[in-house]
Amino acid sequence: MTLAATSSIAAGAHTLTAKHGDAACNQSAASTALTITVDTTAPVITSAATASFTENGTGTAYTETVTDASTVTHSLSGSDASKFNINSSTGAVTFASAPNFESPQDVDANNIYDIVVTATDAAGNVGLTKGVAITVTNANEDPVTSGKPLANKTVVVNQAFSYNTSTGFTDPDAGSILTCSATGLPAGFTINPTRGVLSGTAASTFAATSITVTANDGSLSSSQSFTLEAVNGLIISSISHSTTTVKGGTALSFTVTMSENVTVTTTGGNPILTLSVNGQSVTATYSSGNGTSAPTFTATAPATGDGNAASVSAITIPGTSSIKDSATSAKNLLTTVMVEEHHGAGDSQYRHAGPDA
Ligand SMILES: [Ca+2]
Ligand SMILES: [Ca+2]
Ligand SMILES: [Ca+2]
Ligand SMILES: [Ca+2]
Repeated sequence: MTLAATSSIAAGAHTLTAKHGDAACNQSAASTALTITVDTTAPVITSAATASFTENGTGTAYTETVTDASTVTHSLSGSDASKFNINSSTGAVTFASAPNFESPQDVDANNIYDIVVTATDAAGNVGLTKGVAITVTNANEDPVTSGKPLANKTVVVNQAFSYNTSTGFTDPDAGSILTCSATGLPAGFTINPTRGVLSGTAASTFAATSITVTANDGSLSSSQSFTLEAVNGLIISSISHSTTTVKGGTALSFTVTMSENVTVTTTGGNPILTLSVNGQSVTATYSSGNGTSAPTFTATAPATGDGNAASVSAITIPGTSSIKDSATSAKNLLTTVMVEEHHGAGDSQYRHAGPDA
């Protein structure tokens, strides 16, 4: 027996039996009863049209609930549906990957993810769809140090040092104010809690010391460490030139006497002394003396203004070049210089102002 789609049977449960008759109208006994249920009622969604979910989570963000007499299958569509999965049996909606409040991935990037849920019952009745807005809310997160390492530093005895350690931290949460603190600080050094500037002056040398800086956003904190060591400065004790009377066009050779042997690297170009020769500026280029304490620099005296007075006003060390002492072999300590004493023509004393920043 076939029940056609147009068979007019009311919704609900029906019990059917059949008898078979022959040509003489003899009827068999009634068959075993067949119970069928006609279902014309679509599922009705009872869950809310909104939900909120805290960033970084991976649990259930929303559960579609329905009323229906049969088992239903849940499904998902809508503009932000690709960011979610739905459990077709339970209706649980989860983010495909944990949402980040600071980096919304919904189509209009406002942290409100718009999806449409629906349900289909066992008889194939499809319920009305329901738009659901899932709002991702902010969570406070740790200050971030990734990709922002604090560099190891060298200070020179008796020279002021300052290092902004706040560059090692960012907080992903808008409006966060970080407070910095440090442990392991050598004597003479402090850190400014609001700006993160670590500063001080070493009274004597000390070996590389680990300093841990902590940035706190008011409830969460992150830390990272770097080392600080203090070394004696490389001192230029005197500068002498080859002749006390210079004439225009004369070749000059200056010998720079250092406090210890130095390694001179010229990969970025020769270090240069800027000299004042009888009031005129002259540049003298590094010539020789690598590995000694008395490197030499050469120059040509200006065409006019003969005289016998020469002094150094600056030492320039190009980019990847360096003049290094043995104690600080990894550092370029002569990036800047300052005059410490001046003894007269061709005889000046300098002390470098500090290591590379
Ligand atoms: Ca975040
Ligand atoms: Ca949105
Ligand atoms: Ca956050
Ligand atoms: Ca934070």
